[in-house]
Amino acid sequence: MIQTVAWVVSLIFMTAIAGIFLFVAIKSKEKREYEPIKKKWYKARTFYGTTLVIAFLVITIYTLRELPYNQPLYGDEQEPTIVDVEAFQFGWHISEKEFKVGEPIEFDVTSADVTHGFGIYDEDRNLIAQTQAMPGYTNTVYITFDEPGTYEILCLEYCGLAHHVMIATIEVTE
Ligand SMILES: [Cu+2]
Repeated sequence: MIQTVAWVVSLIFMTAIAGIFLFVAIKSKEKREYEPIKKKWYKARTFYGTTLVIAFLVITIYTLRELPYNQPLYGDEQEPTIVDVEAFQFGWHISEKEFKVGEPIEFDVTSADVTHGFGIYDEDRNLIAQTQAMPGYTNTVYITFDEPGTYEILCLEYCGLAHHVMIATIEVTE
C-alpha cells in the first residue's frame, strides 16, 4: 500500500517537474521586458521564502514539543517508586524487586565498573525498556507495568567474559 502511494506520488511529482522544465524550455525563446518580470518574481520569492520559514518553524516546534521523549508517563501528583540499580561485572544490585501493576517506577541506573546495558524484558522476551548503565552517570528509565509477571533484567552491552550471566528478575503483581 505505502509502496503504491509512494510510486504514484513520485510519478506525479516527476511529471510536474518535467512539465515545468518543458514550460521553461518553450518560453525561453520568447523575448520580453525584464524589469516587470523581475519585480513580480522577487516579490513572489520573498512571499514563498517567508511562508516556508514560518511553515518549517511551526512544524519543527509542533513535532519536537515533547522533547525530551523519556518523560515520566504519570501525573505530577503521583510519586514514583525510586529504584537504584547498579550494574557490575557480573550482576545487578537492584534496591527493590517487587512491584505492583500500575505503580509508577523510576529506575536510576548506574555502573560500578564498565559500561553495561540495562534492559527490561517481559515474559515473551520482548524488550520493553532500556538504558545505558555507565560508570559516573545515572540514567533514568520511567516505567509503569500494566501486566503482572516475572520480568527479566539483562545486560545489553558486551562487558566481559561473563556478560551473559548478568540476569536478574523482578516480580510484578496485581
Ligand atoms: Cu554487563
